[in-house]
Amino acid sequence: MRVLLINSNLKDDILAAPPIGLCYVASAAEVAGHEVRVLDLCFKRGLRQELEKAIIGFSPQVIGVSLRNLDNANMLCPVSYLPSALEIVQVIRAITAVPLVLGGSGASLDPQGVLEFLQGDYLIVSEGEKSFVDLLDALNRGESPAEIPGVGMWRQGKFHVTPPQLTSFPSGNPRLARWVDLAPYEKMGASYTVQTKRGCRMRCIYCTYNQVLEGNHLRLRSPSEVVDEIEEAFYQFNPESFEFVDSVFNDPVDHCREILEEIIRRPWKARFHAMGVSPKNLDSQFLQLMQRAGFASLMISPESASETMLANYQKGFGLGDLRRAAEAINQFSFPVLWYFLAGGPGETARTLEETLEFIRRYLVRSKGAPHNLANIFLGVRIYPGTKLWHQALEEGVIHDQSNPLRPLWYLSSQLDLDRTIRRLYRAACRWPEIVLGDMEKFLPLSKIFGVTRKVFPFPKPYWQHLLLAHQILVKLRVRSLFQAGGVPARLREFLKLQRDGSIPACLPGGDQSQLCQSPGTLGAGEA
Ligand code: B12
Repeated sequence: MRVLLINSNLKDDILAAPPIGLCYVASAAEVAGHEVRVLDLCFKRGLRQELEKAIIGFSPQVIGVSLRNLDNANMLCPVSYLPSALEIVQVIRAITAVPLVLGGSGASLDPQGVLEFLQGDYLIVSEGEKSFVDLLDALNRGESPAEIPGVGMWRQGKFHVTPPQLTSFPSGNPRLARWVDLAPYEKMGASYTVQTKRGCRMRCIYCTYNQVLEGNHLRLRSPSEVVDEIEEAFYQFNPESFEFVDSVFNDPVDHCREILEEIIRRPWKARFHAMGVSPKNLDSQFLQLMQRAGFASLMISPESASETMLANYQKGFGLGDLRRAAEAINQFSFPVLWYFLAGGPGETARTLEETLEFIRRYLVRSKGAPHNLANIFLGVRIYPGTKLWHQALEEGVIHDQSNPLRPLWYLSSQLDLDRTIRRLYRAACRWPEIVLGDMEKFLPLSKIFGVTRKVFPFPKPYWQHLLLAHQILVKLRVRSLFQAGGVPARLREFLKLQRDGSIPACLPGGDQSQLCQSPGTLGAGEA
């Protein structure tokens, strides 16, 4: 069949992410004998024309659209990506009536809601390599795909989904650069992305990785297969760097160590980045191995540095592990982006102080080249299927009818919102290492890195330069000016509506309140 796969993620700033998931699906469909094309809408202007060109020129028999994010998971500055995805789908629908299949992590988080909202025909829950190819075969044979694992669809007017089967890592190389032009991504600081495993055996109460996205059964790729994929891309496309996008990079640690050792054994030298690095097992020996393999930065998500909160989030490590990891990291010069959540179940002013004290003690550097950034998100996004969802239901924070397409938040009732926001801003005004969610508004400015890079190539990852920008703001004593007035009142109002079960729709056709903005897509006059 002729299959057109479309990436609807338009995030083209320093967080731009090549659509590796869509490429995995494209490669699997091609290997299965289908004629496949990929249209990557990120960085494109005139989306309507791009869609027309791709659809009319190719006459696809099936169109797949990936939805990576529902929203930006940032309570202080929320942005929904659903309106832009809907605009894209509406343009497609106006051009052709072929079956439309939705997929991606965003689609998997609330299959029924997304299928209904985006008016798709089918939706693939979780990984797409096998389910999508089986769906194509069923459509080709004129059979119903309803019993295929991972397929969601309408049956007699009702949503029907067969649970996905996540038993092994689907073999195959996503061949990222075969399907998408990596140049604009690299310009914005992104890397050639690689996955070494699927599945996450952590049990964090708020997280979706061990649930519908990847399941909690680990499916490891052999280290030589992973490094062969990197080697092939290294010689064929010579990307500036590679980034591992596993849920948890260094779990299981032995598998990760074998990959690092395999990289070291190869004759070439590449630069690497990793996100999802766990503080568990992160000692100086391991970091040394990462350094020898060519690592240039890492992201780590402890979420809290309070023993109470680590236990409440069920992070699977304690404060001792975290302190040891921070001490080890500080012996190296990697730029490190730390992620913290403020406001989960049981958070109090005291537990928040414990996290801030950890940041002050381990991440704020008074002398030498600073290299840590602490990104603190206020509020925890509540996703269906997680323990937090059930806890929030029990506590009356959300309701059976709460719509997960509309960002829902958990904020500990033991925190005073005004004081907490004041405290976070005070900390950010003092320590430039602290980044708050309000920086989302300034992300478009990060495109400057792409523009200036020919004349002045800033070292990657670009996020490390936020530190210098913050240092300037803090020195000039203007950081506090970024504090949006009325935020606590707005959040309080929203949380009350969420509790009462009367949140206004924040989707097209509904009330586009400030609480949830959405970036435009087609531009004025184009839609
Ligand atoms: C790595 C990662 C990042 C990295 C990306 C690095 C990079 N250069 O790629 C960084 C840290 C930069 C990042 C940033 C953000 N992220 Co992030 N990220 C992830 C993570 C851990 C893995 C994504 C990934 O690459 N997976 C590997 C690929 C192979 O899997 P996949 O994309 O799911 O694809 C499979 C299926 O979904 C399906 N599929 C995919 N597309 C399609 C299409 C069709 C047609 C079909 C049929 C199937 C299909 O098949 C694929 C292969 O099996 C996920 C969580 C997770 N475990 O999935 C969060 C996740 C995607 N991120 C999330 C968020 C919120 C963000 C940010 C908005 C955060 C922020 N506030 O800034 C930004 C957005 C960035 C962007 N450009 O969109 C959320 C999205 C949920 C939501 N609320 O909408 C997730 C799910 C985490 C979560 N909270 O649960 N992220």
